[in-house]
Amino acid sequence: MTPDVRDRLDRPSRVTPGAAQPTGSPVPEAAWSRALQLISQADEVALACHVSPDGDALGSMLAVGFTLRSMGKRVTASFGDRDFTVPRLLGFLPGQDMLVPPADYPAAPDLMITFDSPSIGRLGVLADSVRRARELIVVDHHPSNDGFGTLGLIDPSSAATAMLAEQLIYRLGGALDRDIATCLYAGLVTDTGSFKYSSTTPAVHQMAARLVATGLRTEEIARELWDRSPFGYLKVLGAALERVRLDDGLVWTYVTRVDRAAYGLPYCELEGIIDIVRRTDEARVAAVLKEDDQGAWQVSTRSKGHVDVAAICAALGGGGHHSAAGFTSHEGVEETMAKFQELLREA
Ligand SMILES: [Mn+2]
Repeated sequence: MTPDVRDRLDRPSRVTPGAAQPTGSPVPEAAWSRALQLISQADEVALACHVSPDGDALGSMLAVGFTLRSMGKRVTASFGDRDFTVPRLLGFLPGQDMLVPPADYPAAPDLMITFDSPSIGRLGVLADSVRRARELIVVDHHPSNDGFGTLGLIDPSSAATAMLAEQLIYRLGGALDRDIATCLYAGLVTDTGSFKYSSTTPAVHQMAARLVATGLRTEEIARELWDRSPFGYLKVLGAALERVRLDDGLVWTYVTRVDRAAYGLPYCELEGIIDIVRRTDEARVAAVLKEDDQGAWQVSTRSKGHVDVAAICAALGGGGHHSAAGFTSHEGVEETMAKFQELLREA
């Protein structure tokens, strides 16, 4: 981020706590009370979010981290990527001094809280810490959440984990300052596609209003998240579009490690390709296969209609939401897509 952007994002402002409370959620009151009790008893809290974090995962975690820190807790935050790097497009999020690489993460935390992760598998190399945590609070909105942890704050009707994170912050007695609001807003706009997806309820806009009221420069955040990329992105996008295919309502393409290596483009820069591919009128489902640095294919999928891509991806070892889901494949492109297409025909 350029210094002037940092500067403008840094305008201090606070929203009075309780001035606008989030609306109710299906999380039982008893679960919220238990969470507050566990947190109040802890001196140290270990936070984690899913691997290859997006704005919702990292933003929700850092927002709650700020609040816990203001309560005097020692906070450690991480995500379980073997190659621990904050994705470039999330580099503007405040609070990154809370982050530690997995090697420095508590091996057996007394209290651990995970964000936006539907399963232990999505926590990557932090899985052992998760299993050894004495108390594990799971904050998540994935319908595919498998119920791991000792306490769930889970609401599949929430558009983003950030909405649950905001509730947790209010219930802890925290206020929204600009840093916290920046983190939560990144989560909200990431998971609603900038308020475009059907998950964009009145509650989403009401939360956005509370966040914007802290003085957020929403246009700067949008630019950081979506409107900039290195030149190599255009070349790699060009290669991906060159080989795009349309098969019976499915539009798909792939990006190899070799494509990226030619321009030194990191894997995390590929996030936006699916949003270009999925606009195809003739397709109801879109997929982009992205080869990661270890040679595995990370497959992003989107659905525009009744097809539940979460169910298809779950059958292939992944998960997600009805209209946006993913899975990992260790087979080749053709084999991977043959399996996906077979499940799609059955769907
Ligand atoms: Mn999410």
